[in-house]
Parts: sequence; C-alpha cells; structure tokens
Amino acid sequence: MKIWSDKESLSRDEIKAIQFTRLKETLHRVYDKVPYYKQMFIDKGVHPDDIKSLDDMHLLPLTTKEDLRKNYPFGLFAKPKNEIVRYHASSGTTGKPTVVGYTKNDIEVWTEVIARLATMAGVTAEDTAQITFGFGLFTGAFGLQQGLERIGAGVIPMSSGNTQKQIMIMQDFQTTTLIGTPSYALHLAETAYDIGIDPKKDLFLKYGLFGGEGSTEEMRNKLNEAWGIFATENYGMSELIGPGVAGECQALTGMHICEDHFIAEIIDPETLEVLPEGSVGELIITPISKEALPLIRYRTKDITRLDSSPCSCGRTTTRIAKLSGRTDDMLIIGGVNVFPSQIEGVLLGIEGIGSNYQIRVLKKGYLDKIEIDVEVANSDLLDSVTLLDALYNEIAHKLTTVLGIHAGIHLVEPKSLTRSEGKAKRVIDQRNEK
Ligand code: DLL
Repeated sequence: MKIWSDKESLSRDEIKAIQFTRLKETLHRVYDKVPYYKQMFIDKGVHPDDIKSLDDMHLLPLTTKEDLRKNYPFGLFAKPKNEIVRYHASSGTTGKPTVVGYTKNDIEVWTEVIARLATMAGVTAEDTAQITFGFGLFTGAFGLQQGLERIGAGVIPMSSGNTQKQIMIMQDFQTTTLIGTPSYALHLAETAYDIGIDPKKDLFLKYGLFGGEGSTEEMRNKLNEAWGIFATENYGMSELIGPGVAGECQALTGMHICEDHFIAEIIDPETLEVLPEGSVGELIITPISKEALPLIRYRTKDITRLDSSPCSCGRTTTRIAKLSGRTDDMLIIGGVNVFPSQIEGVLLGIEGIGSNYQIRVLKKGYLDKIEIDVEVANSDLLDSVTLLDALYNEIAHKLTTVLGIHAGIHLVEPKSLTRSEGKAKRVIDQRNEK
C-alpha cells in the first residue's frame, strides 16, 4: 500500500525534531503577533524561550473554544486580512460560530494532509469520490475535495441532501468512494434499498471515508455490510484545520496523526495533568504549521487515547484510538457515567434493530433518566408481541449488564426517526422542558 509522504514513516526522533522546530516557530508567532496569546503566556508566567524540549509543553497555557469566542471573529488571527485566502466556521449550537482562516500555505498543508488520509484509506487516482458533506462554511467538504484532487481522484461535489439524486449520480458516475458522516451514509444506503437499488450489486463503491461525528465498530460493520465497502474514519476539527488531523489506514489500528503538523497530548480533563501514553483522557492538539490561526494546546473535549506502537502499514506516526465521546456529551444516569457511543455499541450489536435510535434525557424528580427510541429493522416485528417482547428484553438486559444503566425503551417503526443530512443529533436533552 502506498504511503503518500515520506513524513509519515520517519523515525520517532526525526518526527520529534520536526515537531520541536515547528512548535518553537509557532510559539514565537503567537507571542509576537497575537496580543491575547502574549497576555495568556504572561499570565501563565511562561515565555516561548522557556520551552527547551517537547517535554516542556505542559508549561504552556491551554486554549479553549471560549478563547475563540471572546475573540470573535478574527482576534486570534496571526496574519493580516490580505494574507487570508479562505474562511470557514463551525456551526455553534448557540450564539456566534467559531471562525477559522487560512493563508495560501495553510490551504497547501490542508491539501497535503487530506492527500495522506485518502491514500491511507486506499483511494487512488483511479477512484471517483462523491462528497456528501455540505459545501459551505463547514470545513468537511472543501477539505476533502482539495486532498482528493491532489492525489488525482475524481471529485463529485454533491454536497449534502438530495438523497435520491445522490444515488442516481453514484450509479451513473460509477462512484467508488463515499465521503460523509457515518449517519448520513447509512441513511443513503437505506434510501438506495428503498428505491430498488442494491448498493452491493448495482453500484461501484469500494471505499467509505467517514468522519465529522462519532461512530462505533458496530456502525462500521453496518456501513460495510450495507454498501459492500471498506470503511475507514478520519478525524479533524474546524479550529485545528478541518478534516485532516488524523485518519485510519487499512490496518485499522487507530487514526494516524499527521504529526509533522500536529502535536497530540492527552490530559486529565479535571486536573489538566498530562497523562502517559495509553491513558484515556481529553485530546489536546497543537497545530504547528498553521499561519493564520495558530492555536496552542487546544482542548478538543474529545476523549480518546494515543498509541505510537508500530503499525503494519509502515507508518510510524502516533495513532488516536476511536473516540469514546466528548467530555460534554457524557451522561450521568443513576450515578453511572455513560457515553452515547456506548449505548450505540450495545444497540447496533443486537439483531433485529435498525441503525437509527434517539436518546432523550429527562429529569424525573432529582434524577436524570434516559428514554431511547429504537427503530426495529423490519416492521413485521411490531406485529408480533412475542418477538417484540424478546427484543425489548434483550435490549434492556444488555443495557443493564454491559453499561449498568436502566433506560426506557420504545421500539418504533423502521424509518420513523428523523434522519440527518450531516452530523446526527443522537441525544436530545429534555431536562429543562416543562
Ligand atoms: O467535523 C471536521 C471534519 C469534517 C472531520 C469531516 C472529519 C471529516 P467540526 O465541525 O469543528 O469539524 O467538529 C469537530 O467533530 O471535536 C469531534 O467531536 C467530532 N469528530 C470529527 N471527526 C470525528 C471522528 C469537523 N472521526 C468535532 N470520530 C470533533 C468522532 C469526530 N468524532
């Protein structure tokens, strides 16, 4: 399997040397060009010159989304407007979005890292890639497009929505690579079957490159099964670059980080202490080649662990394990901490259940409670009390034994829950509703 860049298979010492040089440049850039950062460094009692090795990174301040919000829209930019060639923004659920900017060189780096991820996933110049992320302020679509074109793949910029038309184009253009969120990819597959197209027989898909939202191994299995593809996932975030921070190779041993452009750490989200490799905690990323919007030790709120053991693909870069959730989406149900991803893992592993579910969090007295609407795979099941009972009991039993939680379960008709065309909203918080 081809490796796109020789930067992906350097020795650990070589990678660290590049990281240190670029980190120092980045520290000076923010200190000299971004007054807000200079003040953060002063408040923390640290100067760029105090950082003598990567091991000193813990001395540096952490950056949060709140810092970006306070500086809306361009306050953290380290380059003047005439050097910014692109803007994107992440859709904040409340208030103003988080704005990010790119210089020409930032776009070049972005293109390069996506070229690496696409190559890792198996895509080549022979492939035709259909992008179902929305083209717009969201970073997903543009990011993938640039990198896929760089490796010579043919890009179909479908954008999101128009689900039936997506299938028609997929068939007529002989799309081999599907790009989007895992939840939308499943919705697309469902629509294909509905209109009488069997993706495995009637389409030409080989690869699925998914990202932008969490998904479990069970979800990967469903995607592979529905489409007859080899699904990989990739990770990124608007503030850090967009997609392109890390991606899975075909060995599926975690997502290889483009470490000559990003330094990853794991911290304990409570104490903020850096944790040793292998520990589960919050992912902190420092982009080290960004010109327009350099960020120092950015708190992603994503929960995972790092692994730099060798990978059979030949890349030597550290890998991010599949995310277990975000620090802000953890639910506490009857005193038990649970992530929506764990609930998904249980549900999608049960036969007879469709791929869609909705978790509602409610308040019962002083306690939080969850109710889960779960689609059955086949509506005939809803006519048989015995089968329904058996399915209900299996879900309840697994949620209790595997996760230790009790949940209200409602088995509902196939395709009755709302589908998303981008990132699925799996949890609805009804705690403050009267
Ligand atoms: O979602 C960037 C992206 C687009 C990545 C397309 C991959 C593909 P944001 O909208 O800023 O950027 O959302 C970033 O999405 O902090 C994670 O919580 C989540 N996320 C992204 N990729 C994954 C993944 C883009 N592979 C937020 N697994 C991140 C789990 C993911 N969560």
